Parts: sequence; structure tokens; C-alpha cells
Amino acid sequence: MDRRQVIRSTLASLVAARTAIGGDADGAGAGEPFPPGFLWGAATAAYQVEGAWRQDGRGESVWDRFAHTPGKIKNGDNGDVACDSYHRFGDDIALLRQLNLKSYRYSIAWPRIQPVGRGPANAKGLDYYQRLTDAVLQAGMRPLATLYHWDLPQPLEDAGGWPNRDTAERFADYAGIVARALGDRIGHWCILNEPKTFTSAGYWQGTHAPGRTEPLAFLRATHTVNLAQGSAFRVLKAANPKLQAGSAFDVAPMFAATASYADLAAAERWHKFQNLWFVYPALRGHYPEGVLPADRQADLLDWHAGDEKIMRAPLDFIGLNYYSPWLVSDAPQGNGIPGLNTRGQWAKAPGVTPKTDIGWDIYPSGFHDIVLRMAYETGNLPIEITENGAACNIGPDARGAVHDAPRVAYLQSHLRELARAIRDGAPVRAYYCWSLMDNFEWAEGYSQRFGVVYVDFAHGQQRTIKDSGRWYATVAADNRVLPA
Ligand code: IFM
Repeated sequence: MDRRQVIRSTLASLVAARTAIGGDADGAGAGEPFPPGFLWGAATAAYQVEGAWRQDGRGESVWDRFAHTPGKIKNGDNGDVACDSYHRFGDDIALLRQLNLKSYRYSIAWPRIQPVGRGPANAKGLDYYQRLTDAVLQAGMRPLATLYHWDLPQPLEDAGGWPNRDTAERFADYAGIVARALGDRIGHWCILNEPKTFTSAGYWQGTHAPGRTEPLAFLRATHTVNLAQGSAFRVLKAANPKLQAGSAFDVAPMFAATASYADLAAAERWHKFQNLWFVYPALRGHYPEGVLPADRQADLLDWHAGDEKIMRAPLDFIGLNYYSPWLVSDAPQGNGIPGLNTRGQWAKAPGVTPKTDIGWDIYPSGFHDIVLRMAYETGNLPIEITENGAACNIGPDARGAVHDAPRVAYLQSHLRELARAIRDGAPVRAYYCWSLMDNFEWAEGYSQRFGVVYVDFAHGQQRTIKDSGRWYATVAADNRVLPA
């Protein structure tokens, strides 16, 4: 067997094993109630839904610049208008209510608050988020606000971006402005969304804004982001000691491609680098052992004495975003990151697991596994599933209805696995599907639809609840996962 065949057969046997023990089987968690008070919600992010990119004093972000650069986004799309949620947030909150949801996760756009990334607050930007938040509260929902869902003010990128340590201080200033203005009404905060993805796609692979392909800058960006996370945590608490703060970490179970020692070791290294790199600094004040040689910390990360105190933050909860597992194999040739013991590469498993329309593996029991693993890694901190969902690009039929059965199946199978994880002891208290509505899917533009609500971008932004939305509404109402 060549390596590709080995990977395929390994994943095939994993799938078979899971099914045999009930992990993916239809009966797992079916009809099982979630804990009383479990919070059902839906998530969006500012650049993906708001539009109004130049309105009311908003400054330019790295995503405006990236999306306006020809060739960066599929079909030349951008977030200039997106779902026009800036003007339609009342309609969107009404949709959340129709879906029986009790929480809305949305993000605050830094360039609306500080148009050039530093200096005084833009009153109109703050006013927008005050109105949005008040509307969420009036609808009887809990707001969960994300401080950073990737829209770095472009002037800060021009000054070096996340690889520049100063960006951590700028972020803390921004967090302070927002916390003082909104900390009286928003009790729950995600400081960062997916730090792994925005640093690696933005500074290493260059597929996301700001589109840089500089491995060392990427490593330094990760460290600045960890400093920013710790500083913002303290600033939030200073504004209101009662509020709860965490971050939304994108995590994936790392399966070794084969049972060889080399692949097992690579999978473990990759777990530390991809799942724990932004968690341990906050909870323990250091990076996961075995990845970063101690004598390289200063030059690879631009580490200064005392950084362990800055990045440490006793997060109140952990947000987890789960979509797909990774299959990891050793990569003797290295992976282009200098100095770090991260040797390894990950792969999808062509032809083995089903895929969503964006091409991501569908592997529900991986959700159970990573939730439990992260519960263990974080000492059983409360967990909120801050994102989970699928791209499914089915549009309306002749009568305008959207029968997105593959998304229903995806959500159903994953929620059953979540129920199983809770039964196995994971302290999960909330779940947000990604996403409330179809929106700007970063480098994929509008080509990938993740919403449980359809958005007709070409014809007046009309919103239509999909079959998946209707099904999810019954889950939220009954607090249990029923058959579709
Ligand atoms: O759309 C994104 C979101 O912004 C971050 N998490 C993954 C989603 C799907 O790619």
C-alpha cells in the first residue's frame, strides 16, 4: 500500500470502529435531553454580515484591503454589503426568536470603534453596538460578543500587524473602550475567534488577510495574540468584574495516519501546536511543552521577560469551534516553520468520509472526542460550543423553500455526539450553530452557504428560514435532538 492508501484505510477503520461502538450510529444520543438551562444560539461575525463598510466613520480593515485586491477572493466578492446586517439587525434578531434561540453570538468590528486602530472611540460605532445589544437583550436573549473576529484595522497592519508586539497593546486599548461602553449590558465575551486560523492563514499560508507568507512573522503573530488575549482579559474584568470572558478556539481531533511511532508523535505535536497554542498560555502561562525549544523562545517569538504574566488569564470558559478532524502524518522534510518541533502534515481523507460542499470531512464522533480532550486539557472549565455547522449550497426550490437535508443530517449527527460528550462528563453549557444566515465566507466569497437561514444576495437580501433552521428550532424548543 502506498501512503495515501494507508491513510484511507486508517480512516475507514476509524469510521468502522466508531460505528461499531455507537459513535456514529443512529442511536447515539437520539432524543436525549440536554442539561436543563442549556443555551441554544447562532453565531455571525461583523465582516461576514454587516456590510456598511464605510458608514458612520468605520475605518478600513485588513479584510477590506484584501477583498478589494483582485484575485484574492473567489468571484471577486467582498464584504462591502454582505448581509447588510448593519441596517437589518432588527430583522436578524427576529429570525433568532423565530428559531427559539436564547443567545446571539456576534462580533464587534474594531475599525468601527477605532477607525485607525488607535486613539479615541468613534461614538457612532459604539452607538451601533449599543443598539444591537439592547435589541438582543430586549428580545430576551443573552448576547455573546466577540471582540476580534479578524478585522484588524489596516493602519495597524501597515505598522507591522500581529507580528508587531505593539498590536497587543493597541488591542487592549480597544478592548477597554468596548468594555467600558458595553460591559454593563454584555455579560459574556469571546476575546478572540480562532486565533490559530487568523494567524496561520493570514501570515503563514497567505490565504486570508493580510495575505502574508512569512513563517517567522506567523510565529511572532501567535505570541502577540497570546499577549493580547491576556491583556484584554484583565481590561474586561477591570470594567466589570462580574463579566465572563473566554475565547473561541478552533479545535480538531488529531488522528495519526498510521499506528507508527512517527505518525503518533506527529499527531501529538500537532495537537499541541494547533489545539493548545493559545489555551496553555492563558491557563498556564507557558506554551505546550515539547514544541518550542526553550533556547529559541526569545528569537522565534520575540519573547520578553515577564511575558508569562501578561499572557496568563484565568479564562472563565472555553469556546470551541469544531468542523472536521485532521489526519496527521510525520513529514520528514519538515513543514516550513523554522525552529519549532512541529514536524508533521495533515490531510483530508479523499473518498473515505463524506464531505460538506466546501470539501471538509464529516466526522461527527470527532466532535465528541475533541470536546472531551479539551475538557481534560482545561481542567473541566465550562465549555461553550461557539461554532459548528456545514456548508451546503442548496438554494430555494420553485416555491422558495430551501430543503437543505445534508445540513440537517450534519447538525443532527453532531448534536448527538455532543450529547454523548456531555453524558461522558464534558461540562458543555451552550451551542451556537454556524451560522445564523448565509454570509461572506472569507476567501470563498459568497460561494459557500453556512446559514440555517437563506439570504438572497442578488434580490434585496431576502431571508428565508431553511429546513435546517426549522429543525434546529425544534431542538432549541425541546432541548433535545430528535430525528429529522
Ligand atoms: O465562516 C467561518 C467563521 O468566520 C470562522 N469559523 C469557520 C467558519 C466557516 O469557515
